[in-house]
Order: sequence, then structure tokens, then C-alpha cells
Amino acid sequence: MKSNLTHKLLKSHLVDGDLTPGKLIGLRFDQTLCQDATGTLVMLTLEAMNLDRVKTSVSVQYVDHNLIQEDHKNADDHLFLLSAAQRFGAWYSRPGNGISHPLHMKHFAKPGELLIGSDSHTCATGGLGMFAIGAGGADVAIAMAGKPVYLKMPEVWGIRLTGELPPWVSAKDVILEMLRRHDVNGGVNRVLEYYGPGVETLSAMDRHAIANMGAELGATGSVFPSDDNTRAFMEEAGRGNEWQALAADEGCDYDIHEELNLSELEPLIAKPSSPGNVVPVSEVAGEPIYQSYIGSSANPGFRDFAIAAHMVKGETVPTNLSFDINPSTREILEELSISGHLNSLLMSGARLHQAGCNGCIGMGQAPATDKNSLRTTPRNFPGRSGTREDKVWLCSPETAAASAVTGEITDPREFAKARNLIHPGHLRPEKTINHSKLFVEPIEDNQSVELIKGPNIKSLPDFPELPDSIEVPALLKLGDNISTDEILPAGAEILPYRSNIPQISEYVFDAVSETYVEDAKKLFEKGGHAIVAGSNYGQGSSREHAAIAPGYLGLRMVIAKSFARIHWQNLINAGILPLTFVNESDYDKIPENATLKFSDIRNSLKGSDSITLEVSDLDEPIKVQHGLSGVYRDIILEGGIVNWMQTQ
Ligand code: MIC
Repeated sequence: MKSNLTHKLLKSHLVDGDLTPGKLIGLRFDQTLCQDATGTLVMLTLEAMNLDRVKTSVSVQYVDHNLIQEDHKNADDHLFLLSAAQRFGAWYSRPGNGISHPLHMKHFAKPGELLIGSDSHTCATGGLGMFAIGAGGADVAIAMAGKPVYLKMPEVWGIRLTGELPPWVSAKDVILEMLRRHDVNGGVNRVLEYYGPGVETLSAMDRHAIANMGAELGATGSVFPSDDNTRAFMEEAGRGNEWQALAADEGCDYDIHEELNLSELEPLIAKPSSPGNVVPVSEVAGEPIYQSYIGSSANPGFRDFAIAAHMVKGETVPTNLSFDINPSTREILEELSISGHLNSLLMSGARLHQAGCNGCIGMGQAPATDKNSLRTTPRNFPGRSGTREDKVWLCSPETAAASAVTGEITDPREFAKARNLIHPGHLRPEKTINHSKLFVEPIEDNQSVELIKGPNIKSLPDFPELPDSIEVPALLKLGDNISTDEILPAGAEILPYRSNIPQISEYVFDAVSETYVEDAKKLFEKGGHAIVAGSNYGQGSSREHAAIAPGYLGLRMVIAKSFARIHWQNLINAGILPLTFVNESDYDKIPENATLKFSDIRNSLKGSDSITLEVSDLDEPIKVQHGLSGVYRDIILEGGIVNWMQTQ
């Protein structure tokens, strides 16, 4: 039977269930990655599991988030993560090497394999013919222990690419077009599989950029075929022997079909403060800007910096504009230096930062109050940049570079025309740098390694068993598309507490409610609280802290119109009931602080999917669904995945 590529990848790793969309499947993952802001909890979970050594073919711990090191906390994390990587038999990528996703694709990714990572943009490596997904740290720990990870079988969305990108239009504009068409929840519980004649016009790193921001549609993953361009990328990385051709069968079926003609695309931009708020650049040209930021996992390729260098060469950015260059990896920084592009950027007035995620997650480079910041980053959720009232726009390197020179949002095609700038074609490094020695390899005698824990690294909190009835107030009633940045912000002040749940829980809903934390603490002894929310609750990152921290404060259930995939799984893993309205209109009936009562929980969860929730102030109970089956129901009944693992 003809099969699409996603099904081929999943079939070869399926250990439980079948490929029926919506059903639970158990998958064996070949590879895992962690970054440092989520990896600390992963390693603490492995310690709690008494794991002797990872059972994957490769697990890598990267350090690319907590890099500012304004006090001991980040540095303590780095030493802890190095000791933990060695204790559990994982690779370690040291601070300064750069962002996990481009590094992993270059040094470890393999077509045909499955990768799970404790970062939502792990999906970027779907650009190399992998099935690659972001997940909460507990799921990554399960995969590192060699056990199957469960998720809802996604629908497969076939996107047939035709044509080729016009000059000054690039890969970022492809995924911005998908966001323009389908917004931030269009891809939830779906895999975006790209195929067709347009694919071969895209380099491996173009595909990486497109797959990366599949996360912004809420997609489970994005998959590209493995072809000659994939092989060329792997040969350049010195791993051509690990390449294999992979593609969907000609004429195979998809659950959803879409056409996208690359030749018809124009430069696009996401306006503040949602990746789905996309318009043509030409529509907003002329808006003054304060900052132009190039870098992040959404545009990490050599060509992303080189095209910007080509456009700003010989120019000087306006004195009131901050032009921030964030190299994605040490190797690309070296390649840019050798090729002279780094000098073009610096001489135009650019500010050079270390290789890492940096300002994308509010670790520095926060924009001035009320000023427009153009970024090649993947996200612009409110306040994510570190400035609470920020105005972050998401665009391609071409748009960011043109706008940096003019000091206002500028269509790169107009910029090139005005300067008779010839498009340089596909820019490649003069010399490819391959620093594989910058990784710390796993060691054989790993079990004798001691974990090095600084004072900010606290053990995992206890997870209470699920009670048999819950009667709590709806402490917050929230709208649609609540992001993990709104639930638990990142940024220079808060991110260093990621290994310290008691401390980081002080920041839950920091920008949403001034009294949530105190109110939650008051309710804790009385049974805790609930949250009512709109659609796509928990969009964005993989941070399980956005579930564990409110859980630590007494959150017992969330009733929403719908959930983002990763956050739904993180709530379950934290032992917090995620319930959805059977009738979305019931959302309007529940006032904030209404008391919600869910009785006979254990039997209800074993019975039908639909349960009744009594609501004070309402004469009639409302119907909600739990959607929990198999292992997810078992995990919730045990009070979370750490408790459940101890029963295995
Ligand atoms: C992000 O881009 O939001 C992050 C910061 O990389 C998160 C991970 C985290 O919160 O540590 C993600 O995307 O998963």
C-alpha cells in the first residue's frame, strides 16, 4: 500500500497502537536532545528513575539558553549538566557552541530516525528526513531510558510545493505563508509533510527553517524527504555515509491536502504579538523600527547571516537603531569570519552576541519601551523579549537587513531595486568549519560520576495522588491562545530558576495576574484551584515548568476549549487534569472564581470520555471531556508521570 513519509517513519518505530489519527501511539525514539533551561529537570528525573545509562543511540545535552551568567546560577547549571551528561552516558555541548537545533542537525541527525527533544523547536530537524518532535522533559527522560513515548497519532497534512522562491524571498516567508493561511492552531495534532517539485529547490537549512516554525502552527512535527540536497548537507558535515534516500510514495494519500507555489510568495511579516498575525511586508512598509535582530533557531543557517551581510555591506545603520547579530553556532560564526561577511556586518554598525538563543527568549537585547523590534526569531508572544509592552515583528533575514539599513520596515525587493543590488544566489561558506571536537563525548565508566549540584538545583517536587473528588474555585478565566510565555515567562530574571521549582513558581502568570500566586497559596490547603481557558491553551514552548509550577501552587485541573499538544501532555505528566468543553459555549457560562466540582473522578476516568462538572452559580452541570485513555489515564490516576514511573 502506498505510504506517505510520516507513516513510513512512524511504522518503523511503532511499539504500541496504530496510525489512526487521534489514537494513542507508543513510539521508540532513536535520539534525544535537551537544552539547558529544560535539561536540568530531565537530568533530575533520570536521577529519580535511578537510570544507569541512556538507552538511545544518541542523547545530547546542549547549553544555549541560560548564558548570561549574571550570578552563580547559570554556571552551576552548566557544571551540573556536564556531570549529568557524563553520569548518564550522553554527549555534552558546551556553552558557546551554539543553538541545539542547527548543531544537532549537522552533527547527529539521521534521515529515517526519530528524535525527541525538550525544546519545542526540535521539530526543525524534520528538515533532514526525520520525525522530530518537541516534548516536556519527562517525556524526553522516558525516551532516554529506552521506553516508548506516547502521543496522539497526528493527521498527516500533505503540502505540495511547486515553483521556486523569487529573489529576496526566502524560507522564512514559506512558513509565514502557512501561518498567514492557518494561524497558530492550524497545525495542532497534525504533521506538516512537504513534497513535490518545489522541495528540491530548498536547501537542507531552508527546510530546517520551515520545519522549525511548524511549531508556531502547533504542529506535532514537520517532515521533508531525504534527497540529494540532504545528502549534500550531510557530506559537508562529514557524515555522508549516514545518509539514505527517503520519500513518500508517488500518489500516496494524506489526511489533508494543500498546494503552495513558492514562485507566488512575497516577503511576509508577523505583526505583534502573534506568529499568526501575518501580512505582506509591503503593507506595513515605512513603520519606524528601533531594533533589527538576526539569528535564532528559526533562521540559523550560514546563508541567513550571509545574505544580511551582502545587503548591509558598505552601509551604516541609523544611530538610533540596534542591529543585533546572534550567531547560531560557533562554527557558522567562524565561517562568516573567514568569508568576510562578519566584517560587513560589524562595519555596518551591528552588535555581535555569543552563539545561542539569547534575545529570542528574553536573555538580553530587550527592546526599548513601545518600540518596534524586527526579529528573525520564531515567536513574538507578549513580553517574551523581556520588555513587557514589546512590539516584536517576525520576518526573514532579508527583511530584517533591509529594514536595519533604512531604519523602517522595508521590502527587501524595493531595497535591492533602489540600490541596484544583484541577488547573490545561494550563499555558501568559502570554507566549511567542522568542530565536532567541541562536544564532550559520553564516557564508558559513567556510573561512578557524581552529580555536581549547586545551591539553586533543587530536587523534583512531590506530586500528590489524584484525589477522588475536586471542588475548587476557577482562580483564573483566560482567553484564547494563552502561551507558555504568559503562563511562566522566560527571560533573564526567571530562566535561571528552571532547576528550582519552588522559586520559579513565584513567577507563574507574572504578567497576567498580580494576585494569582498569593491567591493560589491561600487556596492550597483547601484543595487547590482550577483554571478556565479558551482555545489553544499553552501554545508555544515545551517547558513542563508551565505545568509543574502551577501544579506546585495547587492547580488541579484546567478546563479549556482546546489545548496545545505539548502543554496538554505536560499537564498530564504533572498530574493536572486537562478537560475540554463538550459545548464550547459553556465557556461563557462560567464566571471567574466559580466553584467547580468533579466527583467520583477515578471511576469517571475509567468510564466514558464525557463527564459532568458541577459549577456553582449554574442550575445545570456542564459536560466536559477528559480524552484520557491507556497510559495517559494511568499517569493521571497516579498523580503524574514521576509517580507512574515508580509503579513501572
Ligand atoms: C522557547 O523558544 O520558548 C524555548 C525557551 O526554547 C522553549 C524551551 C524553554 O522554555 O526552555 C521551547 O521552545 O520549548
